[in-house]
Amino acid sequence: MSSEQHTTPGNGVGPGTDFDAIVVGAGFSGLYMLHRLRNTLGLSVRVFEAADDVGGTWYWNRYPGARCDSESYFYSFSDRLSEDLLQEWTWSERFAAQPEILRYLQHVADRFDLRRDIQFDTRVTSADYDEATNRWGISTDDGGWVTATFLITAVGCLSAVNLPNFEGRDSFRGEQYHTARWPHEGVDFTGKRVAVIGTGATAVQAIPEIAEQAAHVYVLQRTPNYDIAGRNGPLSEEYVRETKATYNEIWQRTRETSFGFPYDAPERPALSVPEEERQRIYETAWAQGGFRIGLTFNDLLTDPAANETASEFVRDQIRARVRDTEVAELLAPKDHPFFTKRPPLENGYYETFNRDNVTLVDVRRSPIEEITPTGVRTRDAEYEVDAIVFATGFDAMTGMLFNMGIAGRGGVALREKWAEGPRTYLGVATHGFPNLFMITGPQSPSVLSNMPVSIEQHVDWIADCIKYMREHKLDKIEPLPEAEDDWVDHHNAVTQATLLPMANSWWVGANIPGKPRNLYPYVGGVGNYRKICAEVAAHGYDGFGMAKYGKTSVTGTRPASRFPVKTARAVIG
Ligand code: NA7
Repeated sequence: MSSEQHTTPGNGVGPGTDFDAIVVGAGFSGLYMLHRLRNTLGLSVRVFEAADDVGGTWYWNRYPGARCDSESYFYSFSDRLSEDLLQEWTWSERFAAQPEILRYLQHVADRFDLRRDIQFDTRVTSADYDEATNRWGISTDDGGWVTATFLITAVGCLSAVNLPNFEGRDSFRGEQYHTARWPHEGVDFTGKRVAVIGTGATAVQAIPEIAEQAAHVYVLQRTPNYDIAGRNGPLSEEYVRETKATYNEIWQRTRETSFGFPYDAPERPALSVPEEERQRIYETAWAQGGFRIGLTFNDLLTDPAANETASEFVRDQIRARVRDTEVAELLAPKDHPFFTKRPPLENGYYETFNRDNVTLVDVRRSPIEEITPTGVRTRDAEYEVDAIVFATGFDAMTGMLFNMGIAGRGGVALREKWAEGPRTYLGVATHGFPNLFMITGPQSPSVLSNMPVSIEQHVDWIADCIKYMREHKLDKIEPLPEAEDDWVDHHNAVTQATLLPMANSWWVGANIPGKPRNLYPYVGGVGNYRKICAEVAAHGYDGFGMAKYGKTSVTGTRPASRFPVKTARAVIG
């Protein structure tokens, strides 16, 4: 690897240019990865980004009401990137809206001079590993082809759009939008009849805004969710001052807790306290807003009886806010336990159903049969509309990796290797695909955490690993198959100790017909996971095989049980 030779500033690299690393994606992950590899380690790096600007998730998701469900003050880069930036940047709201997060990422790109190594408007169409040269060959949709030692995916977990193939979809004569492909100029729904398909976190943010404008909104709900009160609002100067004064402590806590939030871990089981006290604890957490209610007791994700107390508490909140009792019951979930699907944060969602211009349609009871030229037809009725909003989510965690056409040793496609579900070591690499690193890949905490915390941990770990390889004159790394087997077994055991497999969520791939049912993210906890990764690194990256420059065969040792099967308690403790 020689960084001097390859650094090619500006867009438009020549065909066949060789880089130390190709990074795919310029959201939170790609930006920080580029910074670490180029600015800290001096590697030659090219980032390919399909959009015409940085931002990733926050570039694409511009639907009305789009905002983050993690609190602004710890949904950002930490002191790992820049203490100055932490002190200088001031968020305006408790949960930042999409334009503000996008502005933040644009600022990061400019401040750290990242844009000159990002090639925008360029989608990776294939990535093939060549054993003879130990290089990845990467093709792009502009006809480009480059090679690199390392291929690093920074494509996010929710970037491959899920647009269900409803019969007649193309025949619709009105407007149709997927929330994650929203027109940059916005959409004016004034005076229009709108059907929104889906009631996940996206729809819960968008529906109240659309209902303010539209003549009528039909909300087509297949599965109700346990929506949690967000309690968004402006931040006081005092809060901002205190947060900035204690930032180091806050970040440290995010790295140690189960979900990457700086909240105290619960220590008691739900049924260990009398009912009255339990209600009071739920009410306090509910009043605080955000995900705190999920962190009230330590067995909500493992004990169905404990979970039911929280589930019923949320159902009661819904019943108290929705005037029509039938509609309220329809909105109150009964088919899965609380937090086994990602609970959306809501700011006025339930009150939306008290409006005269909003109708809840149960498409579980009466499924959507087709889209007609003038609307949506379910088994029992037809809804004539001027616009359809698909808030139908994503082929999460693997969709984007497969779409990129990644093929490892011997031309084996990643899609083929993972036909029965992902197999990884630590969720960051997979056997048969040397020098491929996946930031927040499947079987890592990723979407079960406050994303920037997990992103930084992965990026730092990958950058440190590459630094180690350079120092030891190694240029090939790949998980040993037995280490991968151990990690998959551990991942599955931790999963089975929780209630998460009980729900048909995108976390288990249930939203995509034919997708293998597995828990895609790792539920062993951000803090535990970080320790495991750090120990692996401290032991010379055990579980990985590595090869010296010019050698093809890798050697390595199997880690001595760094990740035993956790007890259920350890999962969320
Ligand atoms: P989600 O959470 O996957 O929600 C998608 C919604 O669309 C959900 O209510 C689905 O119902 C519904 N859906 C999907 N396909 C269909 C069909 N064929 N018919 C009817 N309804 C359908 O995506 P979001 O964009 O809201 O959120 C994704 C994540 O982004 C979120 O969890 C946060 O982490 C941020 P279902 O529940 O599958 O019955």
